[in-house]
Amino acid sequence: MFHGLMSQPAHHRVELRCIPVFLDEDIVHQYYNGYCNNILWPLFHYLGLPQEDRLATTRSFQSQFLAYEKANQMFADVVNQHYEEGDVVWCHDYHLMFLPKCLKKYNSKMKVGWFLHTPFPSSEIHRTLPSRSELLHSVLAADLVGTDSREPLKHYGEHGSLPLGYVWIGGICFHTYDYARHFVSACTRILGLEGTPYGVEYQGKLTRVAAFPIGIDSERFIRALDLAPVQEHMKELQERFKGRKVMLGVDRLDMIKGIPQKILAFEKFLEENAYWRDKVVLLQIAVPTRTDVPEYQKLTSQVHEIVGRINGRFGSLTTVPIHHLDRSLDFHELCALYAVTDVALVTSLRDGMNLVSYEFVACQEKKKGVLILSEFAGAAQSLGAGAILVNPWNVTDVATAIGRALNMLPAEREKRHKHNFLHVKSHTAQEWAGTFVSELNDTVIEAQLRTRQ
Ligand code: ADQ
Repeated sequence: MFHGLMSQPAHHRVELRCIPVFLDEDIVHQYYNGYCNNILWPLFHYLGLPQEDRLATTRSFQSQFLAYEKANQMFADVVNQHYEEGDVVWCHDYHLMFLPKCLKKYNSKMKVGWFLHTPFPSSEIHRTLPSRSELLHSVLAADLVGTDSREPLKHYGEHGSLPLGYVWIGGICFHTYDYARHFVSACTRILGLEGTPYGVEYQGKLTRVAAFPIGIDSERFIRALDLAPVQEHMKELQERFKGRKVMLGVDRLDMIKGIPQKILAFEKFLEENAYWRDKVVLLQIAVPTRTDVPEYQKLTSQVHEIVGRINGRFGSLTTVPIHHLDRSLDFHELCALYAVTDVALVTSLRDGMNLVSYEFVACQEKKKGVLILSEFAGAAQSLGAGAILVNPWNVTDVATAIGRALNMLPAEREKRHKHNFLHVKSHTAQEWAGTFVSELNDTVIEAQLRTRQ
């Protein structure tokens, strides 16, 4: 968010039409590193707090939450300064759950939507948060309102249809129906509000809560495969790994991505399948993130240790079974890697959606490689029919899936790929953003909830 933005020279920010919000170091520490990434991020991914941090976090919780409110208020101030009548404001993610309420305080007519990129956990998890109610109340201030008109049912494709008498728009949106359901259930159980299959009745209005799954710019990936630098990278990779099947993992180095679990499953596969030991290679590309957080530093050393042990165990003087890179790749390198891969391995312990799985599918029109996908990634709901779904906590399950994927016959690969490719091509990021914003634009502010029959 602000990290990326502030590293841009000022004239780039103008070109990108970005306006920075400057936060001082203490706020960044308490709000971004603390409340957002040490509390909300693990909680929303069902991971709990790091054991040794539990007590310290409990002690500092109040000050971190105050910093969270303060930072959100600073974002609201900047939005408000630049707001013009008719604008719609789309707030993104767990860093800005307090923003809808702050904005509505400034201007109740402002059209505000909120989208969560992570999972929203079961209400049993959410209710352990000391600030559970404040966050829900704030998000509920986002618009998505029922009208009192008796218009015919309006259909929004797979995003669902409305009960008679409602037109809804904008609102609170998640990647999957499960996350939306968890949110509604948190509102009913924690705030005692009335939940409906369509949203939550809040202060005389229906705040719409819906599943609005994201996509990627699939054409950008498909077109890139014909570019000369991508073709060159592909040739190099094919030459380098000739005679071996290529398995690929691309993740931010984060505990939610299940990287150690993935590597241990690969080890189990090699252990039980001596035939494959010199015929398959796992390329794991892990971009370091949040490198100043001790938990992430520990994860990095843990992954290095496991990779070293497995390479020592199954490698030879000339080859190793795992190539692990601690860095990000440029777009051309990434596309080439996706295109030469035989099996992609996505083993997130939880993931809002997981776009790596989409990007892999987009680059596989020729090869028709297999996707092994965690059932705990949001993408399992859209790509589940074409992928092999696994429980990432079960290394035996994942090891079996690796064998199945490597041995899969071309006809089955083609059928599975086709299913997923059609989905990735037709559910794009452009359509996602365009529909959300245009629905938010149509929001009927101040409409009152009509008594339903
Ligand atoms: P992320 O947790 O960042 O996003 P993901 O959806 O997989 O997860 O997106 C990662 C992006 O980073 C992809 O575009 C990928 O290509 C890129 N990337 C990852 N590793 C890389 C590497 N080594 N080199 C280059 N690029 C790399 C959050 C949520 C997800 C949700 C998205 C979008 O956690 O669940 O899908 O937002 O809503």
